[in-house]
Amino acid sequence: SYGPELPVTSPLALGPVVSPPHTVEGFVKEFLHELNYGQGVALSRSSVNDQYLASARAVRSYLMAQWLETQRRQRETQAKSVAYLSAEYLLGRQFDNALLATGLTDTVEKGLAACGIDIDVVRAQEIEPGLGNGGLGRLAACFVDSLASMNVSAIGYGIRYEFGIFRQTFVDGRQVEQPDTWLDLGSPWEVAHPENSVQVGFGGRTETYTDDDGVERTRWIPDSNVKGIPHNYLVPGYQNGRVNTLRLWSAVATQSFDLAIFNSGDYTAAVRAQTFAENISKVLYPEDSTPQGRELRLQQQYFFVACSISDFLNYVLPADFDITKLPERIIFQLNDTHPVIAIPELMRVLVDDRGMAWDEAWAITQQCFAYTCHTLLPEALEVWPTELLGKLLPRHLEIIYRINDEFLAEVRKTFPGDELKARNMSIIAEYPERSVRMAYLATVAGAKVNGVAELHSQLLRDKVLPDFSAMWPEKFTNVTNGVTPRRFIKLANPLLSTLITDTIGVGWLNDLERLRELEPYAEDPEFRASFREVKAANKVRLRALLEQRDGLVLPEDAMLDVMVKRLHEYKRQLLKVLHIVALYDLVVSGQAKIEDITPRTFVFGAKAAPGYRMAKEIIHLINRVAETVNNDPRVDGRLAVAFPPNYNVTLAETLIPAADLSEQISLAGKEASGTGNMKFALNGALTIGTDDGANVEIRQLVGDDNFFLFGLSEPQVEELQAKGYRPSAFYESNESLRRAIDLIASGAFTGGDREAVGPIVGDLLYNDRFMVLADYQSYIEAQERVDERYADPDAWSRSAILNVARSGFFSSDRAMTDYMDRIWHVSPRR
Ligand code: CR6
Repeated sequence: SYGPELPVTSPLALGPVVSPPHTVEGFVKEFLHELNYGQGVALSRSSVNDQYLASARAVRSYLMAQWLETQRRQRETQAKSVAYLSAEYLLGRQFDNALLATGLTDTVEKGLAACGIDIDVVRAQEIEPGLGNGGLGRLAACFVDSLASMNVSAIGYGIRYEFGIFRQTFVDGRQVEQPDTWLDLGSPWEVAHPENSVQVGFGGRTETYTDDDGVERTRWIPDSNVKGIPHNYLVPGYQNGRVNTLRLWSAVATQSFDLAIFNSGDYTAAVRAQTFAENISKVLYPEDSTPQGRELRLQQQYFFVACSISDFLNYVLPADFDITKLPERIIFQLNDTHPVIAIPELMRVLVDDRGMAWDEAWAITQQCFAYTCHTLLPEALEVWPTELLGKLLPRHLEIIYRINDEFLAEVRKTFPGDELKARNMSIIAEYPERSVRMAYLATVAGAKVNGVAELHSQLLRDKVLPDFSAMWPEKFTNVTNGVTPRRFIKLANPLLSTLITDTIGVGWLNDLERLRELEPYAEDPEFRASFREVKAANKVRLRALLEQRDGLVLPEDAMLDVMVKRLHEYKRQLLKVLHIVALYDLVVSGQAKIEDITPRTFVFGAKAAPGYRMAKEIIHLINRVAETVNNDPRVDGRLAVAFPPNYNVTLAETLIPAADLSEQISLAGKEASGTGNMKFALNGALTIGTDDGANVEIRQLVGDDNFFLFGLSEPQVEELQAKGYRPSAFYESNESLRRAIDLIASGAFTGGDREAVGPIVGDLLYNDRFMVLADYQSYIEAQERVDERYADPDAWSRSAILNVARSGFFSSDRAMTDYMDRIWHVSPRR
């Protein structure tokens, strides 16, 4: 009962808030109520969107009842919670996930059918909230799913961007971005709470004063402020009754956004300034791993962490909470450096607002944060010029300086006489301009620092933060990423899920290591046949989707060779292109008979950051190669290339279960982890990949025989780099490579236009930072091994089944367990 929570005078206190009955009639009643009184439309006159919104809200009511109960219990127990701070959550569609979590799928399907509505039509109406760029944002979404499913008290904090990741279209093969207007038709999954808004300051100055006890203190006097409005998203656990909160902030102007303008009485200027405030949560920056140091981005970062800390301290914690006990009640996990400004913010709140002594506040702060690094690329490590930071957040800069001073004193004690060490480790960099190294700040303040795969964590210690790991070896740890099996197996691959349950029984979806029980069935011809039927059916489903979505017609009965991920040079989509071009060349030059080529359909999905020139050139090249290959009668449809635009979570859910081959071909030492690689393995695709990121662990688990390894290892990359890498040497000495590059350079794919491919060819031959040419031969040989295995359907299915059976480790539930044990020291509720 929720009655006792309300004042006794409230009429609602008389009866409990109850979930609508979990029956077809119960749902229909709720649905029609939402349709009639929420949407204000009769069933007979309702649009698909009305029906979608009403059914989503009806389903939400079921979740809401559980959410209220989860909240009540948390208030009662005051259990230690995890606050996940992330600038991105790439949630994907919510409807099916909510149905799965509540166990309402059949009920709702029947209820809608009773109203003459096809649930698939309703499903298709949902626009996914694309509030993230790629892996990092999707990881955050998997983590909140797992926390709820494992019954952990947790809250996710982030930004409710009005425009999420752009919608990608192709015009003449080139990427053109459209705004992602995901909120246009209404967003049924969120509940706004303007009454719990938080005010956040910007700019201005600091001053010192003496308080009533005669203590010298500092206060920040901002010159503008913004209001953050929380929007709650419900994060249901998988059929366990828990519903956690994801709280996303949107920015609106306060009545007096710019205090100076407002006070000067310039009304129109003040109103104009409002737009400025509202810009803060307007748009997600579309850079994946290569952030641009823009002022608005720093405003976004500070905005959401300041709102979140205030929310936690003032609304989530009870009013009489003893703030010195904060570490017993919360751990803030920093998802990359984007939320790291939360560290000086908590210090400011404790010291300036709550009057705590610096040392005590610092001791608390150090226990309340932990930092996850998600990259190895130096250009991805965020730094903020002190000039910009000091202008926007003057008090925070002072706090950072003091943290740094005390830290450097400790460095000098640890490494006496080593001034170079102090300079290298300083949170403040002096060159090329004075700036704050956010990863260093996070490492100094955080209780723990983790990488996202074994290899990545090792390189983080050895290459990115070596001095820090020498100083504090115990601070560093690894948690290999994971993905949620609810979305990426059960929802995405219902046929495989049924086959698994029919074979090993229920219970594996929240105990994914149980997939091991499938191992013996790899030897069972009947099981292999069923497994192949599932794959074949998933390909049929994909073909239908791509035809309807993009007008793409895929050949039947070909190996489906898939590379989907953000477009980045280090991920080496170009290596894949060279492979395709080399095969094409074999056929058109008559070196191979088309019948001797394994029929393959290559599928790409990739968005490029809008300002990333080379990435956009590569997209153009892929589209041109696709056009040429697909229309050349000589290849007879045996080779085909498909590049559906706007790859997103929704498309991934159909694409991944259909794939035979998963392309994970980054240069060793560059991909921190990868998470797509895990989703493919769990859905029975074999990986062709380098020894990079989580590929290393996938290969160790599934076995060398069931993974196609190629390419330089990370130490070999270093070695080649050190002795001087000359890509043209590889070009000159490898005929197949030379022919492929020459074919591209000749304009064969660009209607004779050589200039269109000039930048790519030039870069490959004379720069090739990511050693595409060095790994070419090894890649081609690995692809030949792929063909050989594929020619033997039983051998292939055996390997594919073993991939599924041995990938249970990559559940995000396991990742959460590792975070709980190694970093958070919290445990699931019983
Ligand atoms: N781009 C890594 O590059 C990793 C995810 C999640 C990335 C990728 O290898 O799997 O994070 N890094 O840990 C960043 O976003 C900085 C990514 O998604």
